[in-house]
Amino acid sequence: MTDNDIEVWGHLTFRPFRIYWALEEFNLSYTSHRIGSRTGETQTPQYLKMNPKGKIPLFRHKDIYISESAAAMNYVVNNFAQPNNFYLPNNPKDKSKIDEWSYCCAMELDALGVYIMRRHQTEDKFGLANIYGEAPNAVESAKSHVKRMLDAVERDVPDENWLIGKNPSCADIMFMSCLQVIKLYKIEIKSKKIQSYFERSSEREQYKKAMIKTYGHPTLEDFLNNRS
Ligand SMILES: N[C@@H](CCC(=O)N[C@@H](CS)C(=O)NCC(=O)O)C(=O)O
Repeated sequence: MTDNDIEVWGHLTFRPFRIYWALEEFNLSYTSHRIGSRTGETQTPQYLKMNPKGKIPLFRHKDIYISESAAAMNYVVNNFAQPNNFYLPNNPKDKSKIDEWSYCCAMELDALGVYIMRRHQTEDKFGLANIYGEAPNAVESAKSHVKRMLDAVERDVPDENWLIGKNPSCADIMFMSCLQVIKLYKIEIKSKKIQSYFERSSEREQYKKAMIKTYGHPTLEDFLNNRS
């Protein structure tokens, strides 16, 4: 396998991060194109040919192109030699629990939560209201939805280790990516259990490597402190 077999396009947001973390867990070499979502780089004819959605992230392995972050993360963990410190269950219960976390993160926290905020918040709050329109009610209701969902999942967050057992799994990649952006949007995480889960998970080396690929810093705090 060479660096050219796997490529990822995208940085500075929580969705490319999901792919970088999976690649780092599997210790794979890859080429990263650090392009932004609003820099025009996703709108060139060359890029749109690879990804007609005109979005990041985009993942390629040989002739397979994947333009959804969770699908690309799943591709990585299902198609390369499994490291012994990453959890890929083969029993129905844990498999479905990982799916439950992944879909909850992609739908409830991401699509119905932080992404609504991103689209309809003003630019001073890192939103895109200049493009999608300012909608304070939508932002408030998305924010309370995130809080409600965090309250709901809290009982399934353990006091130690990872979401499902002693090693991280795709459930952790998805949940940590969402917690990251929840923090970026300054939504208060009231749960001590979730807060402590975030802190201990942020210590993992592979997580830090993926943070550097995504944000240029090993921790969210470093990124926030250096953000202009
Ligand atoms: N469901 C997609 C969402 C991708 C997405 O919305 N990416 C954002 C940046 S993280 C983007 O490129 N937005 C540009 C746009 O909406 O035009 C995924 O998870 O990969």
